[in-house]
Amino acid sequence: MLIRRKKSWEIREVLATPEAVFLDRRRFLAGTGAAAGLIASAPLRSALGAQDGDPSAGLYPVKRNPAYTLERPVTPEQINSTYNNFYEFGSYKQISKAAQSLVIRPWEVRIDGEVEKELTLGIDELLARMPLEERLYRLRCVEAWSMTIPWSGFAFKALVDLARPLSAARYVRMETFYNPKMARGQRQSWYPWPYVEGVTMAEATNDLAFLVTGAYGKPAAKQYGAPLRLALPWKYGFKSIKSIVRFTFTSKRPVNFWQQVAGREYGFWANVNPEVPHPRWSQATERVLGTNERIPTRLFNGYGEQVADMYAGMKGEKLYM
Ligand SMILES: Nc1nc2c(c(=O)[nH]1)N[C@H]1C(S)=C(S)[C@@H](COP(=O)(O)O)O[C@H]1N2
Ligand SMILES: [Mo]
Repeated sequence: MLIRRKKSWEIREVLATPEAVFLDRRRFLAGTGAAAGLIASAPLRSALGAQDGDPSAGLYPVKRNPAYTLERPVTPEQINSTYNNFYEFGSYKQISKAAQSLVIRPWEVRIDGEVEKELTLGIDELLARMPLEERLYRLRCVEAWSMTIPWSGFAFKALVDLARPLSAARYVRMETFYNPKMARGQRQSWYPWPYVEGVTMAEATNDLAFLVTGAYGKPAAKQYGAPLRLALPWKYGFKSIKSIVRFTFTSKRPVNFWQQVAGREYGFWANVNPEVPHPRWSQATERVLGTNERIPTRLFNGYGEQVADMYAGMKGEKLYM
């Protein structure tokens, strides 16, 4: 699947890092003399961005990692940015407007639990320390729709290395912000806020596990889970927790948000498998957003080569819900 072959559809990938962004920036730099080396100064960075003053705007676009490309066109940004699951802002797809009330600076990320030294750092400090790159990933929601997204971010493994976990750490538990004043969905008190997710250490350090900070060659839009969100393309979308504020390394398997809401329908592993239906619908096919296509779903969402080994011999685990 990740074998590189040039095909006619590849031209559409330019949506990922729009050439216009590069060109505009170069023109801007030429016009201000910034090309002479001022590029790293903070005020200039935000001036470059046109991303509502997001201080990280100057970091994008980042270089695409050619190991992560796909034989499917990128979902248009217009479609992706207006069809989202982000229950903190409402339990329906059209939350993009409401999500603009998410305040993403200051944003602190806490790393704690079974680590050599617990630590809290600001998102911009984290961004400065992590090796940013762009990857094209599929996203397959448990609701049987899918997209292809040009994410920017860094390998989860880089954060694990920063955290220096102890041998007692077997899982990473992640938590979204909790602020019902800011996020109106969190006033729906029957949900077990904050949103929680978890992965094993093997999953967190798998090459495919990616922490997202940007999309479409820019800082991530708020509705995607800015400023820090997970992408686990071989699992159903609900594992890809948004707007993370905390990583806890732990010996105990976390119980995630959807397990707490409906444990009969959603589990810890949530690996994509067309042959294991959801209790209320089939997972055999998926609707490709932005097209009229319905295509067959693939085991591990097509990423089996990179991830299947992690689950070999796990008898008795519900790996596909
Ligand atoms: N905090 C939080 N993270 C979340 C969700 C959510 O409601 N809250 N929804 C999940 C689900 S079900 C999916 S399919 C993806 C959707 O990501 P997208 O809106 O960027 O496509 O985010 C996941 N992460
Ligand atoms: Mo989802």
